[in-house]
Formats: sequence, structure tokens, C-alpha cells
Amino acid sequence: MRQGSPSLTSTTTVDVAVVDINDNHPRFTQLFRAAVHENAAPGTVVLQVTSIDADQTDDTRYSILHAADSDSSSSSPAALFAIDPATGAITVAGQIDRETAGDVVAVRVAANDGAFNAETTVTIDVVDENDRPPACRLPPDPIQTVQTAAGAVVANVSAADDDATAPGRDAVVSLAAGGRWSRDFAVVDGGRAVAWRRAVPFQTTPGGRSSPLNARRVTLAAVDGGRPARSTECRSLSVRVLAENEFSPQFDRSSYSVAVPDNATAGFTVITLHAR
Ligand SMILES: [Ca+2]
Ligand SMILES: [Ca+2]
Ligand SMILES: [Ca+2]
Ligand SMILES: [Ca+2]
Repeated sequence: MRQGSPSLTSTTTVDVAVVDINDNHPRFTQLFRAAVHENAAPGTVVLQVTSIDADQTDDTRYSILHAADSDSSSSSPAALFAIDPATGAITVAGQIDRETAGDVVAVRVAANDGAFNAETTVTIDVVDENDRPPACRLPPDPIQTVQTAAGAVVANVSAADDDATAPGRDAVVSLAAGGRWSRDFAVVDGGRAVAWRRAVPFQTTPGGRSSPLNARRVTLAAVDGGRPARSTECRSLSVRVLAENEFSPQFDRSSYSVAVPDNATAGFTVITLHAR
């Protein structure tokens, strides 16, 4: 308001400091997905999550969220990984087992700017390694057979492997490492059967008894398809060659006694006998 005459003017500069207050939420910059090999060493970096915050001075801290029901389990996703609170780098913190964890682990991660939270799910693919040894599946000892021709199958065998994926889980039986070659036996049918390599006829001693040569032995191994492959030596398999007539039928018992009603008519079944 001008009152004086003439009017006079004076100017001054006022500095107004605009103080940044924390009024924006942090936001993750993308959806994060990465892969890690099972059995990766603790400390192995899996990936780094990043976030932005429109506030300039906020110090964002990262953390892994623990599901209430799996907090105590050392194999819970949250326990398998750790996160650097300042950088958001996710590292391996536990023993990752593809066979128990599955092929994908979901980890909930939070970013907090001191007032506001952002959350995201980080998807981590678990890559299978060939870390499970194969196991032998052999028939009970001893195998008794009258099949003695070259190529005749003596026993069906198989191998099992708990690895999650091929080729580490593809296991077959082979002759054991120490006996890659056997005079008597060959593994055939892609590792699923043991057969005679040559004819091994039943033999008798000069006294007419079964010769010790009728008892043969082979050592097998279960081998998987991993690179490198894992193998497990099986117990040795005993094979006994029998004379054809050693398989004559046998009754379950040496004598049987049965009560028959006195009004039984012709055709009444008294007893059914079993022979093996
Ligand atoms: Ca903020
Ligand atoms: Ca494993
Ligand atoms: Ca595995
Ligand atoms: Ca394996």
C-alpha cells in the first residue's frame, strides 16, 4: 500500500528450504527371477533386487520375509537364502537340495524406506545336480536256475536313482568296475537283466553229486547317466545251476489228516493238495 509520496521501494531475498519428507513408497523395479544350482556354496550370489523411491534422501533396507508356519524349518525358502539389507544382493545361506526343495523356490522380499514397505516374490529356479547315487535292485540270493544256455537270462535286475532329472536319475545295472568283463555273465537288455555269457551246463562230481562249479558269482554295479556318472557297487549275486530234476514238485507237507462228515456223498471235496 503506497502511502508516502513519493513512494519508495526496497527488496530482499528470502531463501525457502524445501525439506524432503518421506511421502513416497519404494517400488521394486521389476519382477525378479534367477537360477541357482543345488548344493551351491553358502555366499554364492543368486541375484540382486533393486528398487526406486521418489523421495531423494530415503535409505531403503531389504529383508526376506519369513512365512509364519515355516520359520523353524531350515529348509524353508526363507532359510535357504540371505539378503544384504543395503544392496539387495540375495545369496545362498543354506543347503539347497533339488530333491526336497523342488524345481522352483519362491522367496518373499521386502523393501522398507523407514516408513513404507514394498514386497515382491523372487522366483529362484533350482538346477538339479547329479548328487544322488544309484541303488541296486537285485532279486534275493541265491538265484537258482536250470537255464544254462549261452544268452539265457538268469535274473532280472534294475537300478533306482533319486535324482530329480535325467540323465542323473537314469540308472542301469552293469558289471562292477572291478569285473567289467566276466567269464560267465553278461548284462543285457539295457542293464535290466543278467544272462549267461556262455553255456554253463550242470556238472556232477565223479561221485555223482552236484559239483561246486554249479555255484557261480557275479558282482554288479548300479550306474547313472550323469557326467560324471555315479556308481554304487551291488552285493554280489550268487547263481546256482540246478539239474533239471532238482525242480521235481514237492507237497507242502509230508502227510495230511482230514475229518470227513459221515453223510458225505460221492464227489465231496475231501482236501485240495498243493505241490510246488
Ligand atoms: Ca519414500
Ligand atoms: Ca540333492
Ligand atoms: Ca540332484
Ligand atoms: Ca544320480
